[in-house]
Amino acid sequence: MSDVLCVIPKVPGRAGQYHQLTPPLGLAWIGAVLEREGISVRIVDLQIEEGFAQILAHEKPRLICISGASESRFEAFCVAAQSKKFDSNIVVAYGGPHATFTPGDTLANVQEIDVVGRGEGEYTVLELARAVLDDRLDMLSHIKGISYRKNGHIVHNEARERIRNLDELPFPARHLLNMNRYKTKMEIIGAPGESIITSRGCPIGCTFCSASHLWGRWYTMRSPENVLDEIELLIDQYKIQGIKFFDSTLTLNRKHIESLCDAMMERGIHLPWECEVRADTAEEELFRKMRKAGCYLIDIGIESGNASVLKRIKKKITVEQALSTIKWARNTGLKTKVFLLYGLPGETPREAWDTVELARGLRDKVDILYKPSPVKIYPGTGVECYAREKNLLPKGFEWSRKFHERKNLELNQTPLIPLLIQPQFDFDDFLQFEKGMTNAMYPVYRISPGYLFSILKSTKTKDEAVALANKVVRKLWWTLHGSLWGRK
Ligand code: B12
Repeated sequence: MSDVLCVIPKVPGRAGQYHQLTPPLGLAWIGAVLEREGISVRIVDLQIEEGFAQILAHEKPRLICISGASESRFEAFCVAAQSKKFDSNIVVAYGGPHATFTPGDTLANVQEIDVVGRGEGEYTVLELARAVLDDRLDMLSHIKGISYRKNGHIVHNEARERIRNLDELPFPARHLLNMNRYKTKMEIIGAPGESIITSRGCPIGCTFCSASHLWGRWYTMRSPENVLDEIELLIDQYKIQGIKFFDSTLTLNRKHIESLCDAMMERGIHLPWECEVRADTAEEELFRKMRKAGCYLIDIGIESGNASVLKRIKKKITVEQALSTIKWARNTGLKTKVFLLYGLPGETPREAWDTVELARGLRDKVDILYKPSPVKIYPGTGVECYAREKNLLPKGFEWSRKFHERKNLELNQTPLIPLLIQPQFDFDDFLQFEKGMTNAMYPVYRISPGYLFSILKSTKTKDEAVALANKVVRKLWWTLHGSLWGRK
């Protein structure tokens, strides 16, 4: 039996992508705080576990905490419905990056959800659990950061202050997760790794991303000692051979990243690691230090090759900064992965073509280069505000109401999230653009499977070859899966 059941719903269409599944650190952090306070908790990740009905019957929880991003929202609602059907007295809470921005919509449309948690969840869930376990639901009005129904009205309590000192949190309770079911592989080298987060918040506020609003613009950081203690524990307990830093940008604060590198070297930790870098925080000297401390791959969100588009989306970087970042990475032996987007607010196909030109130029400079993907509308983003202002969301659209846009599958995109389709860059333009850019970016790939074989042959280690082969198979699987899904 467990007092609290924390649940990650399935992510539709991603079931076969076990390689991408990483432990849900948010719920693991919440679980750790509950455990520390003597509250029994179980975490169920329905992406890798089955039999929710049996789990409910076995655990008989009093409180259910569901997490997840927008893609899994309908699955989250099903979990809520199943829980209430099992026992209508269970209190069902929903939090995370989707719930935070849709409390009114969710509570109005999903009767099985009693409470929506907004933002950072550790202390919100702790207070909620205490109220539920003490049968004091009258205390809900005192819990900051929640929205709930009261006498038929939706009440939004005031926001919770951010956690100032992240070191006061216990490490995420990975022991509550079935860790060997997650195949967290390091990119390119394929070694088994584990994700870690060293900071929260983002002061930038790019219009396509909700992280700045989810966490607030205030950037909080764990101390290097605290992070290194967690890394040592992961090496001891889980035999990890690599680290994926999942911070929005690991290099945002120069002192933070430098002291992390110093601490890794001082403690003699020689593990390969990867992280996300903003182009305006890059410097050759910093990269040299990161490389020395084990970093082998940096991810860079460049998003657009057009200067005015970059300004419009408030990315606060220039194409020149991005190019220098890639140059410095190459000079210092770091591999690079680049993300690009198209269909950004106000963007024309002509402007988007600058991104394709940029990508073409990067083909032999960047190690992992995805083709630009169309912009999706996520709640809490500037893109969502823009779409609402310009009436670009489907008529009567509400996040909690059925939404399944089959057309998205033609672009290999999930049907559950609306794409940003604008009059000057509409869906037909997208189809044409995709065709044009595939021709422009992958001419050899398209005509010659032998080319793929030659890349495979050029890999240096068995792990590299296996990782690349995996990628090709996944790509083929997804293409096939997308078209099968589309035919249903
Ligand atoms: C690392 C990361 C990933 C990783 C792994 C994510 C994972 N295992 O959880 C990878 C690369 C796999 C990934 C994939 C995707 N991601 Co991502 N990701 C992130 C990132 C950078 C950090 C997430 C994280 O681990 N945070 C740290 C933990 C501690 O936070 P948390 O899980 O949110 O939990 C805290 C609170 O939300 C809250 N909370 C959580 N659950 C609950 C429950 C209750 C009841 C309560 C009260 C509170 C609560 O308390 C927790 C602790 O404080 C965020 C941006 C950001 N900085 O947050 C984007 C972000 C979450 N991702 C995002 C997206 C869009 C995606 C993708 C859909 C991208 C894509 N197109 O493929 C996929 C699919 C994700 C999925 N499974 O559905 C969006 C989500 C937007 C949305 N509304 O859905 C974000 C916000 C970035 C953005 N673009 O705006 N992602």
